[in-house]
Formats: sequence, C-alpha cells, structure tokens
Amino acid sequence: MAIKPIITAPDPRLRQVSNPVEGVDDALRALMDDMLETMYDAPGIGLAAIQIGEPLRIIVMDLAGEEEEPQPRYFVNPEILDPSDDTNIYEEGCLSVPDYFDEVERPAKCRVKFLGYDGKKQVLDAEGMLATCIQHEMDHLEGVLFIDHLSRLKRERVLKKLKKEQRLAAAE
Ligand code: GNR
Ligand code: NI
Repeated sequence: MAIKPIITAPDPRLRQVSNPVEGVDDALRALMDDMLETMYDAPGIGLAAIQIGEPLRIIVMDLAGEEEEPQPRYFVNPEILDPSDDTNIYEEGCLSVPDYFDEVERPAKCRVKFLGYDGKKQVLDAEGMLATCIQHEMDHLEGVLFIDHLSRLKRERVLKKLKKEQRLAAAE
C-alpha cells in the first residue's frame, strides 16, 4: 500500500468528470487500498479517486470515531437514488480545499447503488453524516467541490487564498 499526494484546488484536474470502471479486479483493489491509506494518513473521512489524480468513479470512506474499530467502505461506480426532499446542514471540509470549513445544505437521506470491494452490486440507505459524505464524494466524481455550493464571494476568497499559499510554497 502507498500514501499518494492529494491534489488541492484550484488544480484543474479536480474539475474532470471521472469515468466508470469496467469491473473490480486486483489492480483496482490495490488503488482502493492506496486511497484508504492516503485518507487515513491525511486524515479524512472520505476520498474520491480524482483527489489522488485518478479520474475513476471510486470512493472510499470511514466514518468510525477514533476510539472505534475502523469501518472502511468502498463505493465503485456509485449512483445516488431517491434523494430526500428534507435537507441537513453540516459543516464540511475537503482534503482538496485545506483549512477551510463551511456549512452546506444537502438532501438529508439518499440511497446509493454501487459495486463493493468484491465487485458485487450493493444498495445502501444513507442518512446523517453518511448521506452528506456520500454526496460530497459524488460531487468530486462530477468535478464539483463543496465550495461550489457557497456564494461566489466566499468561493473566490477561498480560491484566492489557496493560490497565494501555493505561490508562496513554490517560491521556498
Ligand atoms: O475529511 C473530510 N471531512 C468531511 C467533513 C464533512 C463533509 C465531508 C467531508 S469529506 C472530507 C474528505 C474529503 O475531502 N473527501 O472528498
Ligand atoms: Ni472532498
């Protein structure tokens, strides 16, 4: 397994629409292992493949608390069905938008259809933080970031700060 560098905004690769995978084989499982290791190292609770530069429709996630047993989840070719009309607001962050957190409103519940680590079809009913995280990761597969759900003013302020930080880091 390997920890991969995480791409940060405004890198244009994060705007790509990711491609469906043909099926789950050992090479894909190795990628999912690397994604999970990268996510735990960050640390984060979810990661989409494009965040490590692979434009594939793959998500890994673990919402277990620090004191709990790890609960890794893998979603290959996920599709969201039946998003609820009722919504939740959570404070979100993103490993690709470091050091910025803000509230995003999303459907409170949804159903997600996907292939698991073993390549078998699964359906999961999600609510709470799980539903929010799945939708945040699904956005990545479409090239969308959580800051796209905020006002233009906020989004541009965040992107400007990230650009400045990257400029300073590159000049070191
Ligand atoms: O680690 C993460 N925390 C988080 C908090 C609230 C809503 C979504 C997330 S996902 C984020 C990791 C990440 O950037 N995944 O794409
Ligand atoms: Ni993210």
